[in-house]
Amino acid sequence: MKISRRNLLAAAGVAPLATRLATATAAAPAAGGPRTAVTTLNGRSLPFVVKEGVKEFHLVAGEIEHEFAPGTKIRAWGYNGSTPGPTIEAVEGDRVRILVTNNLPEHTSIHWHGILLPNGMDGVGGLTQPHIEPGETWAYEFTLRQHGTHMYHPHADEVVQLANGMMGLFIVHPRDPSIGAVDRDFAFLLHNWAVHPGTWRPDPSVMTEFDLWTFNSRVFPAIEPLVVRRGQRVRIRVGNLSMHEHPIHLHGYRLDITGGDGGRWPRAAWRTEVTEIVGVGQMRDIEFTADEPGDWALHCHKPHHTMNAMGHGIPNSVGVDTSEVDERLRAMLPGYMSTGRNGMAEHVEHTAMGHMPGPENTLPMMGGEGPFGNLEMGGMFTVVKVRDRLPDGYADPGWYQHPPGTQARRVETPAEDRK
Ligand SMILES: [Cu+2]
Repeated sequence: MKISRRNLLAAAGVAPLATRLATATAAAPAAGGPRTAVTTLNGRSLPFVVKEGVKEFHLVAGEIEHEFAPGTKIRAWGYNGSTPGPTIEAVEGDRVRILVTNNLPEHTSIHWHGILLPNGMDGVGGLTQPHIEPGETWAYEFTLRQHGTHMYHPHADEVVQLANGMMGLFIVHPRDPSIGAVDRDFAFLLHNWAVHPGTWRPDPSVMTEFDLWTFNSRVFPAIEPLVVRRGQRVRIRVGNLSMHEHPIHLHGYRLDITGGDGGRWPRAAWRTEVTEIVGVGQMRDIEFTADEPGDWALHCHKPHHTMNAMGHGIPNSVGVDTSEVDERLRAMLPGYMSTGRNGMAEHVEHTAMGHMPGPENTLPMMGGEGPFGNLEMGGMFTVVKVRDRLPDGYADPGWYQHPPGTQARRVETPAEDRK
């Protein structure tokens, strides 16, 4: 059979666009064919119904209880009960209708970030439409003219609504499923939160000094691992709706950067990196072939972004024994701490919990028990788990068992180096 786009579509069970629009039924799969569905870390994709050829989605904005990791819950704002809201997945060429109901205490609007559409569907409150008042439902309808990794978020009282967690992913698959085909397709959004230790509401007045740094509104160790079978082609889609840029770093592989805000890049425009900076308001598609098994760290490379409940402006006591002073100050100032005499790792050793005792509803700064001790990581950190065999599908396979002779080992310190 001649390999043409039409034949590929037919082989994939995908009818030509016109036919699909005319005959689409509610049974149509989320991605419109044998495409790999997106795995939203700690999340899900939004179901839809097809009405006369239009895929109809429904987002409901409202206040929710959100847990960053066991130990810290807040009152957040999100969509359909979560932050981020569910991922919208559709196919290039689809006609979509997205109903947005506002159950927030104030007005909102919703902007489809990166999507090509008529101006009146752009969702900028006051510019392209009146705001969506509490209790109202508005409909957005447009035809998807592109493919790529995109986002949605309010364009109304953004300082408060983004600080409270209102955001989501909007992923448009290519009409031709052979374009950018992968075996595993992960997605997450980067965000920052000012939840001061011991409080339950994000502080929208904070501009730079945040306490929590998240992948899909979770912190390590509560971020799901990315589970992959050895040899699979993997894509990680990252969008950034935080106030900082984040250098996202994966250990163990050279990464192909294959797409950005404008969609998939031609092959000649790909870059080879091990760290990719994802700027504010940007999206990046990162791909690699998982040919080396193991537990590979995936994290933001800014050290403060892999900590939780990070105190700012704390006294630098590295090299100074302040333990007695710290104890006396803590009696007057609950939660007071300094950096520690030998570095901050000593705070991990101080308590079985792996942190200095903080106020209620405050996570350990550096948590996450690994197979060889505390990882001393929090925030924007998780693990890509690559295995030869995955007997339970893509369930967490546990920690990697290193084959003999493939792991660093303790050796005798040479006599001349002993102190
Ligand atoms: Cu970062």
